[in-house]
Amino acid sequence: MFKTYQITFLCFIILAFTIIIFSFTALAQDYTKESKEQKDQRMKWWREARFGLFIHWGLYAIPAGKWGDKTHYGEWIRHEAQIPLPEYEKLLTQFNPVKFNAKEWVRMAKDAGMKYIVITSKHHDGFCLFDSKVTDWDVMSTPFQRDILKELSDACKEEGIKMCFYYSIMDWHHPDYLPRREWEKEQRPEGDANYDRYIEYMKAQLKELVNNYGPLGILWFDGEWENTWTHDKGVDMYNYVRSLQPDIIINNRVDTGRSGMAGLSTSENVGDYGTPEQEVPAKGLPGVDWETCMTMNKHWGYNEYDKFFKSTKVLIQLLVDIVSKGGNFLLNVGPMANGEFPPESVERLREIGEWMKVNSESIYGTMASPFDKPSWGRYTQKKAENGNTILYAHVFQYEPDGKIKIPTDKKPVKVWLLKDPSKSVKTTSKKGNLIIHLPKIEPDPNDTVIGLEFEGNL
Ligand code: FHN
Repeated sequence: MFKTYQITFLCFIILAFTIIIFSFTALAQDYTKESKEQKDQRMKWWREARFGLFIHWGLYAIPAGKWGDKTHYGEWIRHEAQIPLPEYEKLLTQFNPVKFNAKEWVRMAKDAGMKYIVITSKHHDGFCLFDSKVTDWDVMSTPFQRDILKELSDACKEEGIKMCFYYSIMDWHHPDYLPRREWEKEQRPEGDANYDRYIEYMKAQLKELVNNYGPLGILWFDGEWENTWTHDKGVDMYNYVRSLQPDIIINNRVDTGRSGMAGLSTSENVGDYGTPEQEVPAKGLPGVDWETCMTMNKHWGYNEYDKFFKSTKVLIQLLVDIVSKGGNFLLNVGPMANGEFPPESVERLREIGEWMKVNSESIYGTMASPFDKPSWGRYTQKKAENGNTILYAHVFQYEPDGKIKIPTDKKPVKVWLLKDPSKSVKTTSKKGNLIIHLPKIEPDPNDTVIGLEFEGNL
């Protein structure tokens, strides 16, 4: 007959064995070999979301674009102004964003209709906005001494917004990162720099980011273009991060296949979606997941001199254009050193939110348009629960009593004006096209949306 202690010991051995097997299985698994169904399940929330907030924030917000007699810098200031590391490190003692309020930031994103937030946990300068146990080059070494990513991830959880982290492979601070910047090779010689040791540092930080602030929506890699980073390293990193959180989404910049600013990868590269930057593909890319990231003005990081902000109308029509082609829009804000969003960004987020309050059904969960873009605006479409197709006509140029032509001979079972469903919308058919007679209303200056429900597919 077994004694109690023998049974306890046996259970402990079985448990330990199970954990070891699971750990090796998770680490050894090749997540790039998942089925279409598995990937569709993982991407579901992201394809529904369509709209997210990008945040570029760090020590570079302190100089706010100015160094010496030049004022055109952003988050690349250490490299572009060739600031020696000891000089740049002095910014650490000045980082004290006393007006930072994570709940406010998340509320502004949520009220703008954004469903996820991607923030620079570590940009190219290597500075970490979180309490990392593997470096002192982080927010805990500043007068602020608060874990910004912890406060932000807590606020996101509270508001039902997906917390996502940007992480730069390129690191101008870590002694093991190679290559050094050309201009600082003398003052910062390579010494015993060891890139493999740097990869272990990255993996330790990524484990902190996934385990201490997760579950995360997206790991948004960047800085992958230098020749020390390779496709094989990208595949290994993709599997490593997925082993930490199997349902996480990882962009294509974990690998080396990004075609420049166009952002799309060739098929043999890993990464769950393409990342066009500051541009929108000319046409929809059926069956391809992609997300355009874009600044509101001309800089990712805060530049107090850059007042070239896109108008709300341009930003809304960019969102619609991107979504009409089946993409997501990741719109950037570069917060100021005091922890506040620039007033111009606050105003645009608020105005976008006013439009989204009326029209968000024409954005969330939609797919690429079935038709080429019309001269008067854009189309988005989605599947209704009853299997019907809902087409949204986004009318940028709206002439009351004007007529817009939709290239289908199908008759809609329902037509409505999103901003005022009580208004009737007349339609007629002509030579195999559906004609919408635009109702006499005060059009939305940004985009007036008309919904049309059709049986079956378009
Ligand atoms: O070099 C970065 C840049 O600073 C910024 O973070 C953008 C955002 O996508 N990504 C890189 C340039 O492609």
